[in-house]
Amino acid sequence: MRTALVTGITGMDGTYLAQLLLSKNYKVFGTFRRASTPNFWRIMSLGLEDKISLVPMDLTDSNSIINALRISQPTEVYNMAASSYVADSFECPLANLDITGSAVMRLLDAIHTIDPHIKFYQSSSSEMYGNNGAPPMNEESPMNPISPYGVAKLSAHHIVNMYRKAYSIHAVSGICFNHEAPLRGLDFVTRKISNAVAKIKLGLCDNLTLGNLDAIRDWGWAPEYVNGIYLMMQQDEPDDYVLATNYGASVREFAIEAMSRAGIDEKVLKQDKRYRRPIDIDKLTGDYTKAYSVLDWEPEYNYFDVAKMMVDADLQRWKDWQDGKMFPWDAYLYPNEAKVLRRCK
Ligand code: G4F
Repeated sequence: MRTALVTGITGMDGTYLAQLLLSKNYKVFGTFRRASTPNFWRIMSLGLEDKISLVPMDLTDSNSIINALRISQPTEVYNMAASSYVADSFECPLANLDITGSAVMRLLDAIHTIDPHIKFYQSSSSEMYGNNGAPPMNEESPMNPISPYGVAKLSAHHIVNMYRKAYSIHAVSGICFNHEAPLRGLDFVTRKISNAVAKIKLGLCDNLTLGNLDAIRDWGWAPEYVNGIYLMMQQDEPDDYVLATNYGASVREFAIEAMSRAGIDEKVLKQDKRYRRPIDIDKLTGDYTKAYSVLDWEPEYNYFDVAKMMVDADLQRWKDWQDGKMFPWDAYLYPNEAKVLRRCK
């Protein structure tokens, strides 16, 4: 049986990936960090809590990484963990460099030590390109990151390449452009939009206040991207692949689409410089030709669909809440402790 260790399994991509791998009969282990406010709502909202095994691990601690590899004995490791909120990386740049960048060297070095035959996937990011002025970007486009997060992701991208070449580790990079879904965290702009739009529609708030409305992003549908990630890992040779839709829309256009889906007036949209970053990428769109030709991967959904599906999901959540139902994030704090696998004496 194929066994996967998924770091960041409590995040959006980690949860959708776990669901996909379970559907392909993998045994799935997921790493988590103990926190005062537990974060298992995504796993529970897809009903995965009894189907996966949880291993405590912290990306800043090499021993815990080695321990997680020993417990799970994976054939594949998927690194879906990062400090993924770009705006926050300007506030805590060194922590971001450590968790998003250096941790990838810890992971690959642990794999090299324990079992170099383990396949490794790294979630690289379109944030690595920065304002390189030549969208749509492909795997060969120049990378000039302008955020601490982008710099950290680019260092991790180079680390993957280095372990591939120096030690022949099957290390794969997926250069993922923005991808969104109802399991997205509320900090990210698409979910901030869909959540506020749903609340406005139901009379629970009266405005949607954003920062830079002109930034253009390539917004895809996250479940399709985890499928692309799975396909990359099934190839005989490790490589880099862009996953994108090749279609750009501004934050304003995404918000307008969301408001139109809910039938609310655009005048609720406000701007506040508090939500702007010290510097922002103007335009990111990706060329997924290589993923299409090698993996036969092609996105079905564009930003219109994504905005609609996210607004519909948040409307349903808030209607359920008004009917007295529990929110997924009000779910039980931790899964059964007996399911957490620990180092034995
Ligand atoms: O939703 P965002 O925070 O995503 P961002 O920064 O593009 O990063 C996401 O995509 C990357 C791939 O390119 C990932 F690597 C990364 O981990 C993450 O998943 O912001 C999108 C755009 C930015 O231009 C931002 O300035 O929306 C703009 N924006 C405008 N108002 C806002 C807001 N972003 C947020 N989060 N909140 C706002 O109020």
